[in-house]
Amino acid sequence: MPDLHLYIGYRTVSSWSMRAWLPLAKSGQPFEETLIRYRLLEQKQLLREFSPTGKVPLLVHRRDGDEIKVWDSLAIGEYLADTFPEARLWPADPVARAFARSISAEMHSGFKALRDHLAMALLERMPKTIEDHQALAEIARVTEIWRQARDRWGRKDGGPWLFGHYTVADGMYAPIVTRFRTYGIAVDPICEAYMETVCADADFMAWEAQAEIDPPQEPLID
Ligand SMILES: N[C@@H](CCC(=O)N[C@@H](CS)C(=O)NCC(=O)O)C(=O)O
Repeated sequence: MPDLHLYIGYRTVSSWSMRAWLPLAKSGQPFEETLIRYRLLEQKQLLREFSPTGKVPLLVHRRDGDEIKVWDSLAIGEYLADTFPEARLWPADPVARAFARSISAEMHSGFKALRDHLAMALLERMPKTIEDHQALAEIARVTEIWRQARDRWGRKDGGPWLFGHYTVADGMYAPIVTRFRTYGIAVDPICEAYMETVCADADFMAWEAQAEIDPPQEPLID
């Protein structure tokens, strides 16, 4: 039985679960996963019993007789990067790493208008014109981040990710890529190429394939 166990939410809408799952897949470590259908009262109650926040994602790592719990997507990325350094989940260069951490934290704590106006709907395609000024500013900010990372580090490293090789930052922005795809947001060629990299990635496609198979989420409960 693998020592790592990740609890996730509905793959079509749980952007935070995707942000933890992708770096875990990229760590190369075997892991188990459990889908928590948190809209079902009994599953929500169960989740509250073992997740400190009652939310997903939650990583449980059995290690040296201990059971380490890490909740919150960004903390999971940090934990994986610390625990499995060979996976290089942050850039080695301190300046690139500072940038990667900053943009990951920025995603984690911001972009509220983007979340509100472009809700994650992984498998849907519903192009729309965004008119909200804040949402438009946040879309522009995301594309600025991608261009800066690709121009300064990604292309130099030779790989197709923000910093060349895969990092936690790519996981943090993957749900945004899906939102841009769902709502048909036009981006410049650098960002378009980056979005193609994300969508053609084997781990991303595995997540998406499972999302196709999972039953749809239940209606909202109080
Ligand atoms: N800041 C948290 C957010 C976690 C979060 O909001 N998870 C949602 C799913 S995407 C959840 O568990 N919702 C269930 C609920 O609130 O009942 C993180 O980064 O992991």
